[in-house]
Amino acid sequence: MNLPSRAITIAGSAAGGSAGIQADLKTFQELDVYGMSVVTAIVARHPETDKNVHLQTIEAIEAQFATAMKQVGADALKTGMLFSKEIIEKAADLIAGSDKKTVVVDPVMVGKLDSKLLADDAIDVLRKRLVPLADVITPNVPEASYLLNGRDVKTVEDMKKAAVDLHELGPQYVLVKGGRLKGEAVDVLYDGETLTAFEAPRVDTENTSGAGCTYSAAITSYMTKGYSMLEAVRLSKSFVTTAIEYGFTYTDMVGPTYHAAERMKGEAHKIKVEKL
Ligand code: PXL
Repeated sequence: MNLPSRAITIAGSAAGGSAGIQADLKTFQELDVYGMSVVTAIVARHPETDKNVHLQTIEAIEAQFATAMKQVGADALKTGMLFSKEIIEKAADLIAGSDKKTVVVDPVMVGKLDSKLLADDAIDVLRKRLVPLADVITPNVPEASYLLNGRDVKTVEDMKKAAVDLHELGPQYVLVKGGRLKGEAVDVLYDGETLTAFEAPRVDTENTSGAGCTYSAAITSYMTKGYSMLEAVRLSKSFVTTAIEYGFTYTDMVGPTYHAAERMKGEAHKIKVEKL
């Protein structure tokens, strides 16, 4: 038997199951990657309370990481919601202290429901300590703007400039995701030399909760399997587009993407890849 590749997600638990650790583990499973988790916080957003982020202790975070590494080990590390300065520092220490693995940093800041997922004083350590360790960072448009000190990112041209400037922070690749803009869903990848656009048709739905987590978990998965970054992004964009297409809701709240859609429906999207 070929052993599966292994990935640890260091992220928040999203009670609704659409995002965070839950989205990551579902995505890893769909793509036949053995998933492990280090829970940084428990996010239980309820409309009637804003006390919804329950941070875990640094000791608990360290212990989870040590257990996963000792019991199974990892080919890739992925970060999602880290929330505080202290947790970002700890995640950076754990990543820097492990052998070279694939590192995917999703700089999670604000959820679809406008839940706050990063403390105000934490952006600087995110920028300086964690981003430079990444093979790829995957900001959406508001996150790219925030990482660039609030600069406007409103068009695909702005996204291209943002990708080039964010590369200066030290990651190998920058993927700026345009899902929150209007028109076709265009993402821009920069490797320090070449800009590449990935385009999928826009799916008309509100049910996209956790799409960013799902996308970056898919990229992590494909990277553990040895795909090039370009192929990993193309395959992952197809995966997340199909998941969005079959997103659903049972309530009056924004619903999840359907992580199993590509497997269950047997449908993949053709992603237009264009060097810019
Ligand atoms: O989708 C971003 C996100 C990431 N991580 C956690 C979340 C959310 C959105 O709600 O709850 C834990």
